[in-house]
Amino acid sequence: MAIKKVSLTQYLVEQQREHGRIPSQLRLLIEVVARACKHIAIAVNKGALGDVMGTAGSENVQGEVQKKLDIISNEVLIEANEWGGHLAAMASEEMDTIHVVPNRYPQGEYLLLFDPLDGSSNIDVNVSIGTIFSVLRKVGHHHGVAEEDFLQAGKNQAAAGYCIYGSQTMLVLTVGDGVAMFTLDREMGSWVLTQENVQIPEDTKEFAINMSNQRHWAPPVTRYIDECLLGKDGPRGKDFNMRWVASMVADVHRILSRGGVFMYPWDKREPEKAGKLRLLYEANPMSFLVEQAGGASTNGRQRIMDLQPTKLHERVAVFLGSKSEVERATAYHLESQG
Ligand code: P6P
Repeated sequence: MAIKKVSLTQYLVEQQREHGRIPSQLRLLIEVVARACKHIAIAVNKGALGDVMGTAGSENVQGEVQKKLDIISNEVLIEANEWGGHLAAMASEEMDTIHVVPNRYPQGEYLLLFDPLDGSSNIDVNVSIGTIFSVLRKVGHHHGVAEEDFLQAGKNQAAAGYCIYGSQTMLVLTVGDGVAMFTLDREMGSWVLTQENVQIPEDTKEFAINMSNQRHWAPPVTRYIDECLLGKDGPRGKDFNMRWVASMVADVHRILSRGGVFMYPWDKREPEKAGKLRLLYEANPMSFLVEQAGGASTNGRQRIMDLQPTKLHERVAVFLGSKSEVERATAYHLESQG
């Protein structure tokens, strides 16, 4: 008998019916973002056959050179989400300030934040990249919306997820009731539920970090990695493997799929910055997913989802994945504080 394929819409409707966690505005938001990701997947998969490769000749708010696909992906998400009446405003890695839904459309109660195409340094070399998104509720019943409305701790997220443009195109989603994975059925053009209740193993033998920064790390990070490298002859008593895709979406997807620990710590290269990754639209959504899958996520000292943001594009150090390893790395930081 053929396996009954559960679509994204059916999954969301059933989640609402059983758990009441997906009001119609949030369901519309998720479906619209999922449809936008299909659109982005088509552009990404065109590669050199479309006019989408290379740089756009501009810089984003981070001072990073923008790839054409960064801008295309950003525009696809903006256009897809403006008309629905589910959003008050959007924030993106690619935009200096928030984008308020134009007056010609009704405004909704949600705020959408995204990194439209994360890992864009990998676009031109055909390595997996992805779209990361986070959903907040507009708190406070004041009229209009401002940047301050976005500055909420990650524990306030209503939903979070990513789309990975890899060997398969997959949408990974949480609304606070566990993590579900959907695979794009290209013949039907629809998202099909392929895994529910994703669980990250508490222990792992695999770490992900950019080793080329080793000489710039703080002592707790050096201690943690040195112990892993000593393998079974060292204090850990087991050998470790290393992976680093340099696409957060790909590294996190591997960790959700088989465990592991991902680290992008503070380092001495730019000591005024807390880390490289952005809190609101990279670390928070990934932390929500990882925690919902039984993992942990800290900045080396605190739970990332407890951090109170002060700036839209602020950065944070990230240690996420298999709970026992994140707890160990965090303990090393707290011990070094004295
Ligand atoms: P590095 C991609 O540019 C990104 O923001 C994350 O997706 C990724 O984990 C990290 O930066 C890679 O950084 O310094 O290793 O190139």
